[in-house]
Amino acid sequence: MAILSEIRGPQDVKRLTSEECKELAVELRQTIIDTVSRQGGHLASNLGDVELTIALHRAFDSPTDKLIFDVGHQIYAHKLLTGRQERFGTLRSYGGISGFPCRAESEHDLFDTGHSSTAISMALGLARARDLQGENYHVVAVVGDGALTGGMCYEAMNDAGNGKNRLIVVLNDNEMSIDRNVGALSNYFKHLRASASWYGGKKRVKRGLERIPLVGKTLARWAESAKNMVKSVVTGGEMFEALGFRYLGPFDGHDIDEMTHIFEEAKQVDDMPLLIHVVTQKGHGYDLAERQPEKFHGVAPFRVENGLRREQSGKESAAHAAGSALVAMAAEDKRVCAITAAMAAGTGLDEFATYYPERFFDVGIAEQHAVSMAAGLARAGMRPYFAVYATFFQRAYDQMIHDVCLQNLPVCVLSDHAGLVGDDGKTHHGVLSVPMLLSLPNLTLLAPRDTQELRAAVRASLAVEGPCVIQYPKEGIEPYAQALGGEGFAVGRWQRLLEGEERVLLAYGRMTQHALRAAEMMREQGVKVGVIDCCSLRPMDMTCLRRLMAKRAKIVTVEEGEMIGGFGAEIARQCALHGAPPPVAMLGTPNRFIAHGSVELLLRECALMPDQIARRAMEAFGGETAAKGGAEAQAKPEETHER
Ligand SMILES: Cc1ncc(C[n+]2csc(CCOP(=O)(O)OP(=O)(O)O)c2C)c(N)n1
Repeated sequence: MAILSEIRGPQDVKRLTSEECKELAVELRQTIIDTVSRQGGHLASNLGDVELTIALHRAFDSPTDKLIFDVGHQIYAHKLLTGRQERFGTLRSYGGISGFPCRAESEHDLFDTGHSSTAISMALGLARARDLQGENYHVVAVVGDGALTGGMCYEAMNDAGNGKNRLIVVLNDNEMSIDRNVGALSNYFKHLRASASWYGGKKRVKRGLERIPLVGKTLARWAESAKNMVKSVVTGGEMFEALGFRYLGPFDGHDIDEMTHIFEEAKQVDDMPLLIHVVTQKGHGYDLAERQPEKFHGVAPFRVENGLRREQSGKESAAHAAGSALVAMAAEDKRVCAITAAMAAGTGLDEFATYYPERFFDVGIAEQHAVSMAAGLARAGMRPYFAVYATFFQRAYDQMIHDVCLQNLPVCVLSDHAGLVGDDGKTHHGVLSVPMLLSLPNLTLLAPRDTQELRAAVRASLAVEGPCVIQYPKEGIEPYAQALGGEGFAVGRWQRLLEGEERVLLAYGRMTQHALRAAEMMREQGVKVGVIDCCSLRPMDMTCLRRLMAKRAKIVTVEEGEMIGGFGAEIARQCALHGAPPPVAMLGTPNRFIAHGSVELLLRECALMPDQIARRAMEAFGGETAAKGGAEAQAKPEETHER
């Protein structure tokens, strides 16, 4: 890494010759492939924007100039060029550097991000602040064609174009979101690429450039003389122009010199926002990723020679369990539809898409639209299932409240990646899910404990005549001990997995398994502790809860999520309403943004591993060691399930 190892910051990139920049690109790619093959991460996107990132750092002066990468999953080259080479090998590991932009890591990262389609808005805010403060730096938002399917981009462009703000948006068009990009706009970009023709004539370019006020002539002169003229054409882009942007492109996003020139010239434009369209290839430079970019978007550690995972998990993923249950339901019920926001494979809907393409909708990165569109489907009698990661579902909160819950429509959200997700870190954990949803009128909220129960929950949701959310973690969870049984999944029913009602652990989802292990540990110390799987978070099983309250049970709640407004808080509220003592302890994730690392290490950090639960529960129960269950009153069956 002769060149890369000499780069301490962007100032060193500026000193390189064209040839050295090309060599730098090779070294960056090699470093990215080596590291991601060991650590996992976003590979194909990061291979695609290596030259673009070099050109940005050549032309602009970060951190004085502000570079914002939308989503932020594609900033590995940026990290390597901004002083983070030495730590790059720790990518995404516990205590190591993040896979996303991170302010704590570098002054070159403006925001901690991981969610799509926000960069233009943030950039516009920065640009406005700059103008108000009389400063003079450049603001550049780099946005993928996938991210540009998110509606916020258009809200931002509509605003920026009208205000004539000085702002540069670089559209990094690789024709891919995670899968092939979808929607009318992706066809429009195709049209721009084709109609502009990479080999368009000089005159068209010159005309386009000349239309830019003040500096247009300079640009045009540069373009006329530019060596790469055949590739740098300016045409079309009417849609962006209608939004008040000057459109430039498309340009070859792997040609460092060409992009550097364009960016240098773009810096001269100070009275309107620019959209610079560059075309890149996702996975560029790694044959396997070029051929199957969707498979190499986000990867677990893999072998470079064949692309295969270093470790096969062998476990069925939760997404697959939910997706296959849905396929079976669709076979029997023609009302069942599936919706994804650009994540068909990630959410286990790929099988559905194959079998029922007419009832499958990939709406692009548009979670808000997905939920409201589902409301429309449901209003007309269909049964839509929107599979989405819990963290991205946050974006559609109001749509869920206003368009679904208020109308009491049978829209079901399969909320994947709930709880801690591990390596992707703070932008991706789904720990706010329960507090966000528990209070929504009309909503049924289910959190099954393993993949078997998940299938049962998905099946049961078809009988729910109103909004429903089923949440489950990223990893598939195998049944812990089938012998423990439980009464079987039913909406509104909790399942007693371990007898014992004097002291009891109430848990849901993955934490049910941890509670069982913790209870066994406590039993080994002679303390009988019951475990109840509270898989139906709303409606709660009030029969069960009232029985516990009547017995003055010592309750410890265990949840893999935020506790403020969470499950434990709701149990405490119910106890207060019924004049019963509150839980003796509530265990959950702390009220802060939790960084990245393996799920196990993160759960340990949150003191939610079985041994930690056992210790904390034991303390809360009063540390008794001799109790063996005591006299437990007979259950008084009550039928009501309160919401
Ligand atoms: C709100 C939201 N929904 C979904 C995702 C998951 N996601 C991460 S990257 C990505 C595709 C982005 O495509 P594009 O912007 O074209 O970038 P590329 O990876 O192709 O370079 C998606 C859907 C996300 N980060 N944020």
